[in-house]
Amino acid sequence: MEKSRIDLPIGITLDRFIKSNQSQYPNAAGELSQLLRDIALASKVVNREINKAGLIDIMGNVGAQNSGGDHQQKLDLLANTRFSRALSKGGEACGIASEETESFIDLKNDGKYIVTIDPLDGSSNIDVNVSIGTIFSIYKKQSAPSQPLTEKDFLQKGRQQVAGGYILYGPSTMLVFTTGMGVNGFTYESTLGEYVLSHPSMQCKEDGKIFSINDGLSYDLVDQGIKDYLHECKTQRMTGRYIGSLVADFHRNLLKGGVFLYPPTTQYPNGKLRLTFEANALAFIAEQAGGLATTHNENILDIQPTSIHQRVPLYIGSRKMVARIQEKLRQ
Ligand code: AHM
Ligand code: MG
Repeated sequence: MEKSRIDLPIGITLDRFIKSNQSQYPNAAGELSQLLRDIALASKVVNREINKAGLIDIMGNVGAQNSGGDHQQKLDLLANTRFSRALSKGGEACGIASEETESFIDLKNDGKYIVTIDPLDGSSNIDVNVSIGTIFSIYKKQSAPSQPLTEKDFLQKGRQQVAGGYILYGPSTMLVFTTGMGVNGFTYESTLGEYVLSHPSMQCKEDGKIFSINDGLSYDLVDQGIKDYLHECKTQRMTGRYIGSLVADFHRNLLKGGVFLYPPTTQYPNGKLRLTFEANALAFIAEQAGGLATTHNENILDIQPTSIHQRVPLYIGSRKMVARIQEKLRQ
């Protein structure tokens, strides 16, 4: 007999999940948990702004001041402000680097962690009601607690991440993250205002049938190996799927099995995506879910960054598909 709704449990909320897993981080003293909660809270505010974005025109707010005296901001800048504020108020993070700003911010407190964030990724989709995302990484500060932050604190290998995650603002909003103990996905229940565990222990299929690349780049691809791989995908009648929002493309492939490619092109000889703000967090998640993320010849997580805004070629998703790309590139 079908259960009535009242009999169905709500499930595990993000807060409860974080609390019950806190013992996994013996040296974290709750700060990491609080940091994740701060990010989750900011994402709820950003989610609200995204949801009402389409209404702003009819409500006559564009170009005007809102009741609080703030000028209407573009969503990506607004997301940047929301996340930066949430992280700076908490005290657990002592520094933030954002894709939206040139340099990092030293919050000048004694927090243990630094955060790198792409507050709203998928810029071409922001104004057209298509899925977009937030990507974040958490690292431990490397310089001594009493010392000011330096750029070096932000130039850590992806493998040094304490946590990595993303928020997908799609038909439903999801928070997916890892602290190195597997990957868990939470779906936002807007009437409760809570993220609820909906995808425990996420696993990426070893192989898949979806390849995701901007096909418009075909004539600008630099590597014959990539051209050959794409040809192979097509001769094998695989499915091409490309949203143009990294988080959304990655998330679909994580659930269904597939690979996402952003190779070097004539316009972007090092690829378009940023190591610190985009590739590392997703690579950490991919690997924790059994997938893989590489450049042409290196695991993304093993790259020593040389600058905060460094770009890298990115091949990420099902392990066998990424390995096949590597093979083609070596031929
Ligand atoms: P952005 O940081 O300006 O938003 O650019 C990153 C986005 C990714 O979300 C997406 O994978 C890629 O750019 C799409 O690029 P393209 O339009 O060249 O296909
Ligand atoms: Mg971006």
